[in-house]
Amino acid sequence: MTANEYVKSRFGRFMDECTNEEIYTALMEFVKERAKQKESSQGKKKLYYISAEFLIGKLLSNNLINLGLYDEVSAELEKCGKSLAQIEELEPEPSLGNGGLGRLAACFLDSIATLGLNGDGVGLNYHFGLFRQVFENNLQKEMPNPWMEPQSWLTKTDKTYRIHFGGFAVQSRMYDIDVVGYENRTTKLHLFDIESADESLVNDGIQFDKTQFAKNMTLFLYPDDSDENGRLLRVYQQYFMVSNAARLILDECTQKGSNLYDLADYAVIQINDTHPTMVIPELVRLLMERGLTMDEAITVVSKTCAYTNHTILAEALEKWPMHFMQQAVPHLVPIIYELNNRVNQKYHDPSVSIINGDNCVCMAHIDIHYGISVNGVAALHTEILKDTELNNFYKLYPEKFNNKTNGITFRRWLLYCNPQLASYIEELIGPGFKKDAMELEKLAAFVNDSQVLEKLLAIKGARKEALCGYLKQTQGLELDADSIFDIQIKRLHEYKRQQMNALYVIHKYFEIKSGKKPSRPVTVFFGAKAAPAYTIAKDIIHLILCLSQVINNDPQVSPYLKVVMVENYNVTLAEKLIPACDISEQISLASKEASGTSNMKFMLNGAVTLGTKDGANVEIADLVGEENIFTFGDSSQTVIDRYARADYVSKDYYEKDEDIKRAVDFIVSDEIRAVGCSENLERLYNELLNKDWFMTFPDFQDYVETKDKMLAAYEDRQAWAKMMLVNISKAGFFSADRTIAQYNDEIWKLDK
Ligand code: 26Q
Repeated sequence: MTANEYVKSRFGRFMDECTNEEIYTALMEFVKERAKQKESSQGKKKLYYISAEFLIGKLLSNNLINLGLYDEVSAELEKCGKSLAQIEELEPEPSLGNGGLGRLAACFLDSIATLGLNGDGVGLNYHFGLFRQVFENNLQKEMPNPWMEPQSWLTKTDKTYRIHFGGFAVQSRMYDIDVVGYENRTTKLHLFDIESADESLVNDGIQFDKTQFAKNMTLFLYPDDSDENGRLLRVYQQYFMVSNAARLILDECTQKGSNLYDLADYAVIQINDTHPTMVIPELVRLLMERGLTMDEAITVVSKTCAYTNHTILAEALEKWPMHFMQQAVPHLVPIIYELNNRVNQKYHDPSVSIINGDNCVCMAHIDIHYGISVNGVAALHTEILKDTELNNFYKLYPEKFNNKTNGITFRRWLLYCNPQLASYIEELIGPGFKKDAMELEKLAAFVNDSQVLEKLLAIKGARKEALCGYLKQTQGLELDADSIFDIQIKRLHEYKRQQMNALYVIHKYFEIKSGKKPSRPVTVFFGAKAAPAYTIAKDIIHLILCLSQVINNDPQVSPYLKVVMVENYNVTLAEKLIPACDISEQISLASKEASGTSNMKFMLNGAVTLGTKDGANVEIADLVGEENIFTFGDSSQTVIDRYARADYVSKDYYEKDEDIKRAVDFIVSDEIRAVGCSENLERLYNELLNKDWFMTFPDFQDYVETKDKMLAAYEDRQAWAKMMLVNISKAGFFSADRTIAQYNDEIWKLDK
């Protein structure tokens, strides 16, 4: 049955007589039905990828592509004067993740399904997800993002459990989303919800009654860097997630014949950061309920769980006060004590204890002691974990440590978001790269082919035009597609250093004012949400919005420089921004960004990286060669040493460097104050002047020079196009299919 026939059977009318809403509903059902016809893998051993976040993005087009129906359905729609793009606008984007970690989990599910591996995702069904960002008076405001409509990708299942907490219990229910692999099988994302969720607890933006756990547990996703207030709810959420996951795992494995002692032959659990760590004590508890001794249960669980670390910021490693555990999950407390005692008896080193001197539970320590594997997410990151952050653990368990450099799904981040580029690549090297991304290397043969290079530039130009059209329509922005598109899109965090980019913008503003004009206009794009309680991050957004107002309205400057902060940056916007990018900003302070994944998406779409030697940028540089990337800034070792010496004084740089002084002073200038809020601006100014914890000043001049070199390099269009081509041709390594194959070969060992 074609999509149009399906629409007819559903509504009694063909597409041309249906509303867009009707078509959207029908197409969703059509895809769901087709997905159900695909098999899912049925091996003995199964992977459970537990994650508090799955940032899946819109699903309609992606699923159509993976089912091989995209062209057919597009054509059918076009025949009735409609387009998939129009229909897709009706699809809400579920915001079930903060950023990189959540998007990674979504890319991984796509690859697990595509490779035909037996593995499911397990997470939570947040009703409002992460907040929706709106700008008012140049400030970020947070609103709820309701995404669950009566018709959605969720399928209600009849799986329910009773989950107990200190003093009360809730009834859970599992909802499923089918994950469709490319031309292959499907797998499932299981999202658990409480039956007693009460959306009416939400009032005034994202404020809600934080005390009624039995009603609020699945309403919102916590932003990273969340405030103290309300952290207890995070513990309830985490336990709810893992208790459901553990029960599901035991149910499925016993059904397949496990006697529980052999659980590791039936299940492997990947713990995505420490958020699902309580699955370890919870499984021990459930196994004991089913007759195993504590010893036996711990042995079984220790063979089943593997942990991925996503951060080297010590302050971001989760530590929960014991009294939180006592209140939320008292039945886990004796098990956590026992896990801790065993560690303390074996090793007489308090730094590897599970319960620390402040009576907090160090979640990562549970994972490392009681898991089979600890992995970082980029080569440099894993080395830093081994050498510094987790060195004491590495000395105990060198065999557990391994690297799995992150990857992205090329189905979404090339085929779907940049069909023009994808089909041109196919014209040049055939369709093989869609299944085997390393085939992109075949593009290298065209590095001196001026026709090919011209075409790459033309595609980029078309994508820039398309972005301008979209931003005009949705955000009312007037932009110049002939300017250089310089883009930094990621969560707002001081270590990612959006503030350094903002200082560059100010620097350029002064240069233009003094008559030094760039040879071609530049448009600097930002997209970023700040955690609501992360004051300085919100101040940085405020500065960028103010800069954008001042600069874009300055007739002397705006013909050469524009600043754009897109509102509510999310997966959907990323899909439009990334194909249109010339300069990919990856400027985190070296050693601080575990990997980064937008750096990979940008290179795949022919952007050139401007980056520090941090995270996966290091591997990008190795692959493309120094002549095809612009790197700058202090090395990770220099940074690590400087922190160790604790002798960085930002004011010294401010006083010695006139460019830095001029740029920083501008934050509190009359021009900016006129459109901004002095309290926020002064706070940011003081932060930079007196702290600058992420060392923007030492890297500033190198950043300015390198970016200027890049702007000059852009003018040799053929040479630039060559860099684009090399970047695309070397992106194959960053396919999530490669990452997942490595997880499977080295950790999960599922039968294929
Ligand atoms: C923790 C406790 C309480 C509330 C929230 C959190 C929380 C939530 C989300 C802590 C961290 C996160 C998200 C982290 C994250 O996205 N990390 C990124 O992971 C990517 C995938 O590996 C990497 O590419 C990035 O470098 C890393 O920053």
